[in-house]
Amino acid sequence: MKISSAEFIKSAVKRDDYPKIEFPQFAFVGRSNVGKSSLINVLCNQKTLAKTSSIPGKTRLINFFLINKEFYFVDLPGYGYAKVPEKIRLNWKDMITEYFQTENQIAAAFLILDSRREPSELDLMMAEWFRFYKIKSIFIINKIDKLNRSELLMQKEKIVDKLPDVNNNSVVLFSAKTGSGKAEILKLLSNTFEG
Ligand SMILES: Nc1nc2c(ncn2[C@@H]2O[C@H](COP(=O)(O)OP(=O)(O)OP(=O)(O)O)[C@@H](O)[C@H]2O)c(=O)[nH]1
Ligand SMILES: [Mg+2]
Repeated sequence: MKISSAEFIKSAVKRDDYPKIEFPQFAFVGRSNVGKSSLINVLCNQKTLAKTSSIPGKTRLINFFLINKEFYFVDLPGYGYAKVPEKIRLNWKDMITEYFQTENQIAAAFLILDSRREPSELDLMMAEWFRFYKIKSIFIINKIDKLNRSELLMQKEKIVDKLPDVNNNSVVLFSAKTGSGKAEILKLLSNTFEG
C-alpha cells in the first residue's frame, strides 16, 4: 500500500460531527503520549498532519483524516493520563465508546502500546472490547528505539502475554522515530483493506 494523499477532514466530539461521507475507517487507540498521532504522520510521510506533543493529552477530539480518498485514519483521544482532570477523563470514555458504537465501517483498530510498559488496564479493556465485537485489531508496540535488542525481546514477550486473542491478530514492533516497522504496518493495512 502506498499512501499518496492524506488530508485532515475534521475534528469531532459527538456522532453528529462525524464526516457525512462514509469510507472504511482505521482507528488509532492508546494511552496519552504513546505515539498515536506520530504513527499516523509516519504512515502518511508527513510531519505535522496529526498534531503531536511531548505533553500528554494533545489529541482531545476525534480527528478524521482521509487517506488516498478511499479510507479514513481516525486519531482518537488518548487515555490514562493521570493529570487530566476528571471531567476530561469521563469525556474521553464517552467519546471513544460512542465512536465504536456508532461506526460500522471500522476496517481495523490499531492499539498502540509503549514498548517500555506493560499494557494498562484500559489498554486491556480496549483489546477485550475489540475481541468481543470482532473488530480486527493490530497491536503496535511503539518507541522501540528506546530499548536495546534484549530488552525489547523481553518486553515483547511480556506485552504479548497479556493481550487477549493475540494469535488472531498482528503484533508489530514500531518506532515513529526511526520508521522501523512502517512497511509491515502498511502491508497489514492493505491486506485488511483489500480483504
Ligand atoms: N523516541 C520516540 N519518541 C516517540 C515515538 N513515538 C512518539 N514519540 C514521542 O512521544 C510524544 C507523544 O507522541 P504523540 O504522537 O503526540 O502521542 P499521542 O499518542 O498522539 O498522544 P495524545 O494525543 O496525547 O493522546 C512526542 O514527543 C513524540 O515525538 C517513538 O517511536 N520514539
Ligand atoms: Mg495525539
